[in-house]
Amino acid sequence: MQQYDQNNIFAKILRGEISCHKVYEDDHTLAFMDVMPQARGHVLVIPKYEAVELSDMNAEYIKAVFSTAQKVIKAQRKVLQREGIVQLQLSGEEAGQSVFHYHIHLIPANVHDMGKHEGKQANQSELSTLAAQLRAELGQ
Ligand code: DGP
Repeated sequence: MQQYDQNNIFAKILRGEISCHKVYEDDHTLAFMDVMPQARGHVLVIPKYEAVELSDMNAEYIKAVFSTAQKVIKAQRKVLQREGIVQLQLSGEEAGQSVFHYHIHLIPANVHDMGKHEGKQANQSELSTLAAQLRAELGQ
Protein backbone atom coordinates (compact mmCIF):
# COMPACT_ATOMS: atom_id res chain seq x y z
CA MET A 1 0.00 0.00 0.00
CA GLN A 2 1.01 3.60 -0.72
CA GLN A 3 2.71 5.72 1.97
CA TYR A 4 0.88 8.90 3.02
CA ASP A 5 2.29 11.89 1.09
CA GLN A 6 1.77 15.23 2.85
CA ASN A 7 1.82 16.97 -0.53
CA ASN A 8 -1.28 15.23 -1.88
CA ILE A 9 -4.00 17.60 -3.13
CA PHE A 10 -6.39 17.03 -0.23
CA ALA A 11 -3.64 17.65 2.36
CA LYS A 12 -2.99 20.96 0.56
CA ILE A 13 -6.72 21.76 0.67
CA LEU A 14 -6.75 21.02 4.43
CA ARG A 15 -3.78 23.35 4.95
CA GLY A 16 -5.50 26.06 2.88
CA GLU A 17 -2.78 25.99 0.20
CA ILE A 18 -5.34 25.09 -2.50
CA SER A 19 -8.86 26.49 -2.50
CA CYS A 20 -12.03 24.43 -2.53
CA HIS A 21 -15.79 25.03 -2.57
CA LYS A 22 -16.44 24.20 1.07
CA VAL A 23 -19.74 22.58 2.06
CA TYR A 24 -19.17 21.68 5.72
CA GLU A 25 -16.34 21.73 8.25
CA ASP A 26 -15.87 20.65 11.86
CA ASP A 27 -12.90 19.72 14.06
CA HIS A 28 -12.44 16.30 12.45
CA THR A 29 -13.71 16.61 8.86
CA LEU A 30 -14.07 18.77 5.76
CA ALA A 31 -16.65 18.34 2.97
CA PHE A 32 -16.26 20.12 -0.38
CA MET A 33 -17.40 19.98 -4.00
CA ASP A 34 -15.54 17.55 -6.28
CA VAL A 35 -14.02 19.59 -9.13
CA MET A 36 -14.46 16.70 -11.55
CA PRO A 37 -17.97 15.64 -10.58
CA GLN A 38 -19.48 12.39 -11.78
CA ALA A 39 -22.90 14.00 -11.27
CA ARG A 40 -24.22 17.44 -10.32
CA GLY A 41 -23.74 18.00 -6.58
CA HIS A 42 -20.88 15.48 -6.12
CA VAL A 43 -19.32 16.11 -2.69
CA LEU A 44 -16.17 14.66 -1.07
CA VAL A 45 -15.82 14.15 2.69
CA ILE A 46 -12.31 13.92 4.12
CA PRO A 47 -10.90 13.50 7.64
CA LYS A 48 -8.40 15.89 9.17
CA TYR A 49 -6.26 12.81 9.66
CA GLU A 50 -3.39 11.45 7.59
CA ALA A 51 -4.66 8.20 6.08
CA VAL A 52 -4.35 6.95 2.51
CA GLU A 53 -7.49 4.81 2.66
CA LEU A 54 -9.80 2.88 4.98
CA SER A 55 -7.30 0.35 6.34
CA ASP A 56 -5.12 3.07 7.88
CA MET A 57 -7.97 5.22 9.21
CA ASN A 58 -8.45 5.95 12.89
CA ALA A 59 -11.77 4.79 14.41
CA GLU A 60 -12.63 8.18 15.88
CA TYR A 61 -12.18 9.81 12.48
CA ILE A 62 -14.13 7.07 10.65
CA LYS A 63 -17.04 7.89 12.95
CA ALA A 64 -16.63 11.60 12.28
CA VAL A 65 -16.42 11.15 8.49
CA PHE A 66 -19.61 9.07 8.44
CA SER A 67 -21.37 11.52 10.72
CA THR A 68 -20.48 14.35 8.31
CA ALA A 69 -21.52 12.19 5.35
CA GLN A 70 -24.95 11.70 6.96
CA LYS A 71 -25.38 15.46 7.31
CA VAL A 72 -24.23 16.13 3.75
CA ILE A 73 -26.51 13.45 2.25
CA LYS A 74 -29.52 15.05 3.96
CA ALA A 75 -28.53 18.45 2.57
CA GLN A 76 -27.92 17.02 -0.93
CA ARG A 77 -31.41 15.45 -0.93
CA LYS A 78 -32.99 18.81 -0.10
CA VAL A 79 -30.89 21.00 -2.40
CA LEU A 80 -30.73 18.65 -5.39
CA GLN A 81 -34.25 17.28 -4.93
CA ARG A 82 -33.20 13.68 -5.45
CA GLU A 83 -33.32 10.65 -3.18
CA GLY A 84 -30.49 8.45 -4.49
CA ILE A 85 -26.93 9.22 -3.41
CA VAL A 86 -24.06 6.86 -4.30
CA GLN A 87 -21.42 6.52 -1.56
CA LEU A 88 -18.11 5.48 -3.04
CA GLN A 89 -14.64 4.96 -1.64
CA LEU A 90 -11.70 3.60 -3.62
CA SER A 91 -8.90 1.90 -1.71
CA GLY A 92 -5.69 1.78 -3.71
CA GLU A 93 -4.50 2.68 -7.18
CA GLU A 94 -5.63 -0.67 -8.58
CA ALA A 95 -9.17 0.22 -7.51
CA GLY A 96 -8.91 3.57 -9.34
CA GLN A 97 -7.99 5.79 -6.37
CA SER A 98 -6.20 8.89 -7.62
CA VAL A 99 -5.87 11.10 -4.53
CA PHE A 100 -4.19 9.29 -1.67
CA HIS A 101 -5.91 10.92 1.31
CA TYR A 102 -8.93 8.94 2.56
CA HIS A 103 -12.22 10.30 1.19
CA ILE A 104 -15.82 9.32 0.63
CA HIS A 105 -17.57 10.36 -2.56
CA LEU A 106 -21.25 11.34 -2.14
CA ILE A 107 -22.65 11.31 -5.66
CA PRO A 108 -26.28 12.20 -6.39
CA ALA A 109 -26.72 9.67 -9.19
CA ASN A 110 -27.78 6.17 -10.11
CA VAL A 111 -24.62 4.02 -10.14
CA HIS A 112 -25.57 2.61 -13.57
CA ASP A 113 -25.75 6.09 -15.13
CA MET A 114 -22.57 7.53 -13.63
CA GLY A 115 -19.97 8.97 -15.96
CA LYS A 116 -16.34 7.97 -15.99
CA HIS A 117 -14.33 8.78 -12.89
CA GLU A 118 -12.15 11.90 -13.36
CA GLY A 119 -14.13 13.05 -16.39
CA LYS A 120 -13.99 16.80 -16.87
CA GLN A 121 -13.61 19.91 -14.73
CA ALA A 122 -16.92 21.43 -13.59
CA ASN A 123 -17.97 25.03 -14.07
CA GLN A 124 -16.54 26.92 -11.04
CA SER A 125 -19.50 29.28 -10.62
CA GLU A 126 -21.94 26.37 -10.62
CA LEU A 127 -19.82 24.62 -7.97
CA SER A 128 -19.73 27.81 -5.94
CA THR A 129 -23.54 28.18 -6.11
CA LEU A 130 -24.15 24.55 -5.14
CA ALA A 131 -21.66 24.77 -2.25
CA ALA A 132 -23.42 27.90 -0.94
CA GLN A 133 -26.83 26.17 -1.13
CA LEU A 134 -25.50 23.09 0.69
CA ARG A 135 -23.74 25.24 3.33
CA ALA A 136 -26.96 27.13 3.98
CA GLU A 137 -28.85 23.84 4.35
CA LEU A 138 -26.16 22.62 6.78
CA GLY A 139 -26.29 25.86 8.76
CA GLN A 140 -22.63 26.63 7.98
P1 DGP B 1 -10.38 9.14 -6.15
O1 DGP B 1 -10.08 8.82 -7.57
O2 DGP B 1 -11.40 8.24 -5.50
O3 DGP B 1 -9.10 9.24 -5.41
O4 DGP B 1 -11.08 10.56 -6.17
C1 DGP B 1 -10.41 11.75 -6.23
C2 DGP B 1 -11.44 12.81 -6.58
O5 DGP B 1 -10.88 14.05 -6.28
C3 DGP B 1 -11.85 12.86 -8.05
O6 DGP B 1 -13.25 12.63 -8.16
C4 DGP B 1 -11.50 14.24 -8.52
C5 DGP B 1 -11.29 15.00 -7.24
N1 DGP B 1 -10.26 16.01 -7.28
C6 DGP B 1 -9.01 15.87 -7.80
N2 DGP B 1 -8.32 17.01 -7.62
C7 DGP B 1 -9.14 17.88 -6.97
C8 DGP B 1 -8.98 19.21 -6.50
O7 DGP B 1 -7.94 19.87 -6.64
N3 DGP B 1 -10.06 19.78 -5.88
C9 DGP B 1 -11.23 19.09 -5.69
N4 DGP B 1 -12.22 19.75 -5.08
N5 DGP B 1 -11.41 17.83 -6.13
C10 DGP B 1 -10.37 17.23 -6.75
